[in-house]
Amino acid sequence: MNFQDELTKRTDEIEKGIREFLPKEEGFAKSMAQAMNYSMLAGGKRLRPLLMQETYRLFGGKEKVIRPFMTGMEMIHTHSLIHDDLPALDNDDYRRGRLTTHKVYGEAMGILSGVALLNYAYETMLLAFERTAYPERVIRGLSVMAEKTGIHGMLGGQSVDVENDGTPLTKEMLDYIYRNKTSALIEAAMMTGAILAGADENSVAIIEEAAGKIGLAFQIQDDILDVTSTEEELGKPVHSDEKNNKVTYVTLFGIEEASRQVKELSEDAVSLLKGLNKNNEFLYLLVEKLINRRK
Ligand code: GRG
Repeated sequence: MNFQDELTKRTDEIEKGIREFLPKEEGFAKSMAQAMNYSMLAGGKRLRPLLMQETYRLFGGKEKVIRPFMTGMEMIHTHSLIHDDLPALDNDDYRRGRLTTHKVYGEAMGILSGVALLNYAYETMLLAFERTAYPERVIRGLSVMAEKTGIHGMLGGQSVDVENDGTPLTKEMLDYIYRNKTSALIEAAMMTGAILAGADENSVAIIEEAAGKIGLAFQIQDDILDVTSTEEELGKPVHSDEKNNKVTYVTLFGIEEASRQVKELSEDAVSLLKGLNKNNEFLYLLVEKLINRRK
């Protein structure tokens, strides 16, 4: 298998799948639909839907039920990026290689279209009921998605991050922030993939643990890229952690140790996945490649 070709093929399919569910740009609320679609179609690695789909395949999933969940997941993630870039938060002008949503549509529409995407994610995921013979799995998937996104997940982590901006942090607190603001969505992606394919409780718990490690490795790599990459490569500003006086794995441990931890976490995650005694070579490679990602 040529990993890069497979990645391109699968990402292209995800792009097509996303377009299927986007709101129509019509009627009095047309501008908001345009702002939602602007950010949804701005590219991005589509990592969370990819991880969801590959975990679904790992457990033998074959239904179309996964598609609205993959798109809903990307809508929640995109909402978080739109809001993270707002003047009240990071106040960034560029994301995914283009102007941020509030820069193009104004701050009010940035706020509104972000919330609308979060809501539309659930409207979209509810369509899964029409595509499955196992509605109880959809209910479980929705509840994981809601929990991992809210106060006990992404938003909880983000609130602690914002509240402690520019202040010294212990590793314990930084880990809480990373496990919630970043890992929680990756856990939700992989857990719903497993749940929708009918995985048992024990396997879902192993997936949650592996996804937690992948999320942490991903966020530490994000810290490393903020100091080692360029704006052209990343499609968003670099050195933003320094600008915002942020404590990160790089400021706490240095680049070398932070890179070692990314490698160790990724290897642990792949071992956990392989320990399930199923087979998805592409998924293992995807996790391994995250270590060397440049964007
Ligand atoms: C509701 C006001 C309000 C704010 C919410 C929850 C939130 C803001 C932000 C989430 C925190 C956040 C942006 C965490 C960073 C996670 C991260 C590394 C994002 C970048 O993900 P990539 O690299 O992005 O997958 P692409 O563009 O490739 O999809």
